[in-house]
Amino acid sequence: MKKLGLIASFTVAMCIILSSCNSSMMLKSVNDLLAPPLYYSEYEDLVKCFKKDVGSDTSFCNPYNGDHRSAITLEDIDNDGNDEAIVLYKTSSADSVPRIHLFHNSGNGWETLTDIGGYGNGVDRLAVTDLDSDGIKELVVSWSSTGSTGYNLSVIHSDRENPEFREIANEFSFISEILDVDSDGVDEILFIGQNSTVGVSQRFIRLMKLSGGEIVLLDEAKTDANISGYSSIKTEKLTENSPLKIYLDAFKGENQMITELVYWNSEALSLEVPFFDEETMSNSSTIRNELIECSDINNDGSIEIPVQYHVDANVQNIDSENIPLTSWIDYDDGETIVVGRSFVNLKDGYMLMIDEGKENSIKVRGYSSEKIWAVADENNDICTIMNISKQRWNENSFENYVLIFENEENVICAYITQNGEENGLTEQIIKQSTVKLSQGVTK
Ligand SMILES: [Ca+2]
Ligand SMILES: [Ca+2]
Ligand SMILES: [Ca+2]
Repeated sequence: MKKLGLIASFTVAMCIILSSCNSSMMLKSVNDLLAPPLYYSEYEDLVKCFKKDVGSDTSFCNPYNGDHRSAITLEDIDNDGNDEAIVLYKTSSADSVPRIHLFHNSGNGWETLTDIGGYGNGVDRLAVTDLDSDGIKELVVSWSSTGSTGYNLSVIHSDRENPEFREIANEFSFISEILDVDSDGVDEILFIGQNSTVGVSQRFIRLMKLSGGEIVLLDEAKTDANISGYSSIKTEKLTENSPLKIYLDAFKGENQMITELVYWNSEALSLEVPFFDEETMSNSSTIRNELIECSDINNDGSIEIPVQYHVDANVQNIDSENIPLTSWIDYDDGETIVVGRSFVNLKDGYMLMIDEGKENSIKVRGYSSEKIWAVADENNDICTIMNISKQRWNENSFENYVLIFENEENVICAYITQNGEENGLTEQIIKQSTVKLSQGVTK
């Protein structure tokens, strides 16, 4: 009866976080190297027109993230069948801010439309999308500044009545995404901003919509302010009638993460942030002490949030530690449901799934210097799981060990103790319960 739990359907592994959440910084120095020669060959006429307009003392700005990573984007903004050109650049002076230069082409070569100034000293993202479904696309630009964890978010708009492209909104944001949050068929801009009153910093999730040529705030909701960075935005829409659920994974310091869930309540016409607690002004119910992202771990189309609990594994020496139990929760209509439990080994790239009902008896001691986990049921060791080099695996006799999976350089294997065998733990159970983390540990 005492078998180690297995949930065979849990084969989809999780996405593990990079320990650095700002990889864009590394790209900055590369940015300028990519500039003129590359574009001359591909867009010779356009670059000539551009240089004629702004001079040669300029460099192109490649967005660090998003769908458009080139400083030159061709896109039919006004839906007339001809692409416009969006050029991101800055002048070479040290205090130069990045700018947008726009060209139109009706078949007779490039004609200058406008030149619009930006903010900061780089471009994080450019999106070109129609935010009011009038057939003319808007430009949404996140401008970055070295040393800042946030961005200036600009919306640049033009319409048939007033065709001049102009900035109609500029907001400070920590993270933003263009999504159809209210399910009306038209995209909005969801972003996290802040208000700083005397001594108190508050963060808000805000939903902006373009309406009648103006950006309006549909709603805002408080979110945890004690966040050092955001790692990802994931979305889920289970049925046509269910709300778009947005999951924001966020870092609290270097070692902790939370997930803020946001969705539009179409009856109350408001943003709902169910895991934010007004009383503590924080999201403490999804906190975990490891950098584990939310993920659809059981492949049911719904994203699960990992939350962690301390489990006392009777650790008796200083080389070992108690491994916390991770519960994977779904939120549905005011209720949280645990859909699975596991012990997650981020460093060695696997997790051990635990059956329902076994969460109070299975305990794990971790020996990180040896890359060994000792798994106990009711304080009796039933198996050890090890991460060893392939060389060691090949050179030594490990005939009593179960090979769980192998990577390029290492092998994850297990040894079932006599006590484990007596209690029904088999090779098959340990193999099926130990799931490889697909993305592994990136650092
Ligand atoms: Ca066009
Ligand atoms: Ca539009
Ligand atoms: Ca919408």
